[in-house]
Amino acid sequence: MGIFSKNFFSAEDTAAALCTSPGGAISIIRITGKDALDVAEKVWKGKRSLREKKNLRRVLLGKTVQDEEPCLAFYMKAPHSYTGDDTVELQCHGGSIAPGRLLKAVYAAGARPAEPGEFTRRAFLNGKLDLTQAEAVADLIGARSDVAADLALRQLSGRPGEEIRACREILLSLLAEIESRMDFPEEDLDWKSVPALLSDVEEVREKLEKLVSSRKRGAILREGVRLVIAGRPNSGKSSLLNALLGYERAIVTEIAGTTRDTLEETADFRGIPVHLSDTAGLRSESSDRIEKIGMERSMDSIRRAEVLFWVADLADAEARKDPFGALEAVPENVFVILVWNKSDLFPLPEAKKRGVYVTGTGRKIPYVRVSAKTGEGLDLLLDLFRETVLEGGEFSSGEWEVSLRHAQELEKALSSLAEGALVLEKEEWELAASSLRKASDHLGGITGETVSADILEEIFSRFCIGK
Ligand SMILES: Nc1nc2c(ncn2[C@@H]2O[C@H](COP(=O)(O)OP(=O)(O)OP(=O)(O)O)[C@@H](O)[C@H]2O)c(=O)[nH]1
Ligand SMILES: [Mg+2]
Repeated sequence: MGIFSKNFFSAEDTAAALCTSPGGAISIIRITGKDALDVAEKVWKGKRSLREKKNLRRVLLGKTVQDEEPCLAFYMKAPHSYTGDDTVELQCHGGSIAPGRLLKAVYAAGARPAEPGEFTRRAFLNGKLDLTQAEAVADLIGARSDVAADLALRQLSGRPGEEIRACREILLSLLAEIESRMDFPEEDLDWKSVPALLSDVEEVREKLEKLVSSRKRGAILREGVRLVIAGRPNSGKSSLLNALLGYERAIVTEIAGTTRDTLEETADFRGIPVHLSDTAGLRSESSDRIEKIGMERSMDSIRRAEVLFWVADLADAEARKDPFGALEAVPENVFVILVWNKSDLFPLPEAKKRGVYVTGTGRKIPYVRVSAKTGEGLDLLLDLFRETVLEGGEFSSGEWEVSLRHAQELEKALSSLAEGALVLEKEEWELAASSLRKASDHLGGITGETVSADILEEIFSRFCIGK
C-alpha cells in the first residue's frame, strides 16, 4: 500500500463543505471532485451554463433549485482550482439556515461531507502545495497576532520548502554517487574525492543547523513572548503593567510591597503576542515571610523570562547609583530592558530618553525613560521591545522560523548526517549510503515527499472543516 493508503481522497470522490462560518452575510459552499459540476447543476440553475467554456472561472448569477434563492456559482476545472480537482463554489445568502439547506441539497445530489482539512489535503496530494505550505494554511487561519500571520505567509510562499528540497537534492546526488561506487567498485570512474563528498555533507549540515536555530524565535513569535516586569519595591512595576495594558489590572499604592504574588496577563504588543507577569518587588533582604516567598516567585519568573523589563525609580537615590543592585546577577539568557520610571518628576530633553546602560560586568543594556503615570516614553519602550524580539541578538535568524515538527525532523536529519560523515570518512560506503538516505527521508518528511500516513493524519486533523 502507498503512503497515502489511509483516508485517500481521490478525484473520483466528490466532497462538499461550507467554507464560511455560519452567521455571516454571505456563505460559500465548495464542491470538489469528479462530479462537482453534476452535483452543482442539480442544486443551482442559471441562464448561462457552467459547462460552457467561456464561462469557466466566471461568476454566474442564478438561483438555488430548491428555494429559488439568488445564488452565485463559479466553476474551476481541474487542475486549476485550490484542491486541484474539479471544483464549483456556490455563494448564497448567509446566516445559518439558508446555507444549511443548500448544503443538504448538495449532499442529496451526490457529494459527501468533506472532512476537516480535506480541501487542503487534496491540494497537497495533487501537488498544488508542499506539506510546509499546507501547514502554513492552518497556521495562518489559527494566527492570533500579526507577527504569527507574517510567519505563516512566509512559509506559505513555498520558499522554505524549496530550501529543504535543495538540501535534499544535494543528499540524493551524493547517494547516487556512493551507490554507483558500490555497484562498480572495480571501475575507476570519475569519482568525487572523499573530502569533496564530506564538504557537500558539511554544506547541508550548516544550512540545517541554521534552520534548527530559528526554532526558538519561531516558537516565541507563534506562541508568545514571556515578558516579566520586575524591579525594586515601589518602582512602579504595577503602574507600568496597567499603563501598557490600558486598564487597571494590578493594584497600585504608594506602599512598598503592594504586589505580593506574581500576576499574569496576556496581551498583544506591536503585533507580538505577550505573556506578561508583574512581580513582587525585589530587595536585598527581608524578614517578612510572605515578602520572601513573593521575592522567590519573582526570581523564578525572571529566570523563565525571555524578555525582562527591569523597572528602576528615578526618584530613588539608591536605584540611580546602582539600578540593578537588588538583583544578584543580571540573568544571562534573558533580554533585559532597563525602564527608568517616573520621568514626569525629572523632565529631560528629548535626546536623553533612550540610551545604553553599561553594567559593572560590562554588559550593555538598552534603557528608556518612561512615566507610567503620564504615559510618556511608553511608545519608545514598545518600539524597543519589538526591535529586541524581532531583530535582537540570539533571536535573530534567517527569514524562516521552523515549527516544532520541522525542528524535530531537522534534528533527526542532522544526527543521520553526523553518522554519515563519520563512516564516509572511513569509506564505509554501505553505511554512509544508509545514513544519508535516512537524512534525506527526514527532509522529505518536512516537505511531504516522504511522509507517513500517520503524520499526514495528525497535520490535517488540526484543520477546520471547509479548508
Ligand atoms: N510620579 C509618578 N509616580 C508613579 C509613577 N509610576 C508609579 N508611581 C507611583 O509609585 C507608587 C508605586 O507604584 P506601584 O505601581 O504600586 O509600584 P510597584 O513597583 O508595583 O510596587 P510594589 O508592588 O509594592 O513592589 C505609587 O504611588 C504610584 O502612583 C510615575 O510614572 N510617576
Ligand atoms: Mg506592584
